[in-house]
Amino acid sequence: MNDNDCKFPGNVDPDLPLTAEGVTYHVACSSKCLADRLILVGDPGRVKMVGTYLDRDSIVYEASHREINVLTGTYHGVPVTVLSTGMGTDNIEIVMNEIHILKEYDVQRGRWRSRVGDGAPADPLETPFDPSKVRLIRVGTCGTPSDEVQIGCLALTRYVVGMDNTCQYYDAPAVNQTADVKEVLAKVQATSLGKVQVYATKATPAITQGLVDACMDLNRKAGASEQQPYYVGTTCSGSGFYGCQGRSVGRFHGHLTVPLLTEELGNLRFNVSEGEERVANIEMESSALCYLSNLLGYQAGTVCVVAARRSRTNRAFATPQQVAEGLSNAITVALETLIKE
Ligand code: R1P
Ligand code: URA
Repeated sequence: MNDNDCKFPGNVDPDLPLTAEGVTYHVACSSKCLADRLILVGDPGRVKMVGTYLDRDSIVYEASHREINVLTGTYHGVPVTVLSTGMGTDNIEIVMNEIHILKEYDVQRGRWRSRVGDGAPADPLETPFDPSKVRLIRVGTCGTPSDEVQIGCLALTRYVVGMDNTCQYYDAPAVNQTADVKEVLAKVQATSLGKVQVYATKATPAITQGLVDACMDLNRKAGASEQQPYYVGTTCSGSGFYGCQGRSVGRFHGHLTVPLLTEELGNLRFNVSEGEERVANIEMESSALCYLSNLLGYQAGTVCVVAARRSRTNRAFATPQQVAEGLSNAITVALETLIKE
């Protein structure tokens, strides 16, 4: 399937656009083709690459619409879907809504599925849905404002800061009321980012820990010269790559509202339950991924390869080979975390 525009309208509700077969408007997929465990990548071309890590001949579904490529197969026998979001939290908002529809809207019955804990479902034949079964791990690339983080390192997300405004349209999830998330938000708001509306939240702790464990496992099996560095910290998501991440290019120089964004984020120290936490990386999707997943009760987290080192010392951009090597390890640790019981 290459273009599902022609199949619409199937459902008469303009706020829930689905074909008669239950295919969503942007994610070209129906419920039966979408696994509970998902890898999300920004780059559409990365979907096929992740597919090569799945079990041989296990791919049962593949489709493409706009920048969203989707592929479903198995990893060590466990169903996994790989899906590209394109760049930015606005795309994540679309993909998260459509994953939610595909997971929890019952097309046959024409209503939302009941959830575990909601009480007995209206239809005794219906199995209530457990939202915590949905696991989403983003595998991406990023920059770092930190002088502790090197090119090629894997940045593992614990807390998240949204420098975008996507989630300002949604109520805050419960985790945002914790002292830890409030501490992260207050410290960021005290920088020049106070001029733009920022928000904060947290990745699912089990996913963050799973990624750490998987990195340690990978390194135990690797030789001394092949150790994969990793760093756990806060991820800041921008709504763009240049000015929104403090890059002032050409004639834009002198016209940024947060020109010292990298320095200010690099200097932050958060006092959270886990200890002193720093900003690990800057990218463009994790804020909305974690915030919306927290609202839905889904589990989410991110592993990103550091492609740009933007601290004052040793400033550098990764070579394609460094990115490819980091991505290979990031894909492995994400898949291992995804299938863990
Ligand atoms: C910018 O170059 C893109 O790369 C990063 C950013 O988040 C943004 O999407 O992630 P991906 O490599 O997953 O696209
Ligand atoms: N992706 C980003 O969003 N920022 C960087 O600096 C590098 C990759």
